[in-house]
Amino acid sequence: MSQIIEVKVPDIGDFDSVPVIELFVKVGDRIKVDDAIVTLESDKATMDVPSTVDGIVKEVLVSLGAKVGEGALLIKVETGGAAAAAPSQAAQAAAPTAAPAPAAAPPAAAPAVGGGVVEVKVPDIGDFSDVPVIDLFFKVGDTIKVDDAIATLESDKATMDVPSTVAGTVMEVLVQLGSKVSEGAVLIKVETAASAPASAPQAAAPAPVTAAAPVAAAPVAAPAALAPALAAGAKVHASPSVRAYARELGVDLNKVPATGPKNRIVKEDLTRYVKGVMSGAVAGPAAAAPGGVVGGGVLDLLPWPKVDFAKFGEIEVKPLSRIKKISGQNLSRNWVMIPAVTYHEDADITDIEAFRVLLNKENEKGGGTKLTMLAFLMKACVKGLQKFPEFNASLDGDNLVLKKYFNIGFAADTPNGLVVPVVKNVDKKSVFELAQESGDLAKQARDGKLKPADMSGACFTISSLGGIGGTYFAPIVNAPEVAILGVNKSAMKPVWDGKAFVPRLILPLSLTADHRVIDGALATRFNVYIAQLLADFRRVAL
Ligand code: CAO
Repeated sequence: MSQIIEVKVPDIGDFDSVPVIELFVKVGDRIKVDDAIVTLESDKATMDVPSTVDGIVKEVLVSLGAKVGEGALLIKVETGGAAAAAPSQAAQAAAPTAAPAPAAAPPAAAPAVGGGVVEVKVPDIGDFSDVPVIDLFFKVGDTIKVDDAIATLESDKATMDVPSTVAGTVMEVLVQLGSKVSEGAVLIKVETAASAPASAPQAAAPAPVTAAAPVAAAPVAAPAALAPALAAGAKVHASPSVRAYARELGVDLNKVPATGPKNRIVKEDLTRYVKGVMSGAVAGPAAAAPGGVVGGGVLDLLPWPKVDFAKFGEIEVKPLSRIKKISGQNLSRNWVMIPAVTYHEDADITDIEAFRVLLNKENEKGGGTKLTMLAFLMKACVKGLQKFPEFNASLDGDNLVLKKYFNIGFAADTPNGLVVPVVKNVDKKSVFELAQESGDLAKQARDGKLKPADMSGACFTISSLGGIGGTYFAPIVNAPEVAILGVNKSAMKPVWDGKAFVPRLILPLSLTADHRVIDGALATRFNVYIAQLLADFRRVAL
């Protein structure tokens, strides 16, 4: 049976006349729990008001520019009955009013008067505590203006930008992506304009804000095939939901012309930009930054098939973990943007496996580190990266950045999804040290204890499914890296030695490489070399 439910403005703190600066729904739209209905902007904060119900929008009771306060009716939604075909009906909520979004109390910072270092803190965000930072827009040395978004916080009920109340130079950033914060947590320290050093850029007038270069930021987690997330949209004006949408599409908001009030990028600007890129009218991000960005938009322009699964049988709806959501976006981008080819090779690891088993037996007595195949693979890969420097590189516009350090990421399967811890300076470590360190990192990954620094800085990734099985697979390149080595389970195979078939332990290798940097001949040379090293590990010492 269908029911009409009103969705109202939740408790937004002391503010009672806040303008609607974006409106995301129209009559007839299907809406899901947590979809943003409007963006409200007070002079202290910008927030999206999410829906708490699934259904079809029957009436929209606000318009752009309307001023609303707590309890104002935003939309009427038909739930159940005719609206039952809504995709996430299983998640329907019965609550008649919107759940409280974080209140938009002023950040607890002193105004920028007379100069000095000012702490900008998380304002009153209602009942929520330990809310993750999902976007961070400034780094030390940046010039910040009043109202510039410092960070985006996302609770399970709402997403909000915390703006700066001061102008000046950022002296310290006290949070990072993934940090969990509550009211009063210091986000940044700002040297206000009056006392900023002469060499520091001076704070500009509050608005309008002009687009600035994107800032690279470490991802919350860098699951396999993930790029370190660019803080796309850094310093542009856009609501949390538009930022989220841009992240989903992989669009750098700095490239999107804004038409909204106060130079704000609205959802239509984003759609127009993506359509422009798709039609060729606008230079796509791929052309601008081959190593980086995206056209995941290709996928989003086609409607995703909507199926009422419940019509066919019992279902259960389970939200994706945060890691899965982030890795999904990155995987989509990398899959769509990188012209990748996978090359297979077989490595004869009979001798190295015998050596590993022998060393482990000797070691067992002393209780030493257990040597793993992964540690040998890391060592062999570094040798490969040294011989073929194009593999130890990243694209940056028309340049190839060749790295002189050798950090290797490895995909680790955890209960919450895939993450990629990074072992640093693999060239300087012994196989024992690599086994120990990768083992420790894998444990931390499974315990959810990896820090962003543990997952950044990789040059190349190994994805080992060897402990599980499989023969070959096609891993997705972990941008901005240019290649990834997939490994499956070794198996005894008959190999012709010129006179007879002999049993040898064969390890299947699957190397995926970015064709913009690595041609097939080079990829195959790399694979053959890795196989040679594994077949006779003495070559690593050469
Ligand atoms: N062939 C045959 N056996 C192998 C092997 C291989 N290539 N690699 C490992 N093994 C065996 C080991 O010998 C060991 O057996 P024993 O316990 O009898 O000694 C067992 O598998 C476990 O090996 P290990 O301790 O070296 O650990 P691991 O192979 O599981 O590797 C890690 C660790 C973190 C890479 C792994 O746990 C993991 O998470 N892998 C999944 C990665 C993944 O999901 N990749 C896909 C990404 S794309 O979707």
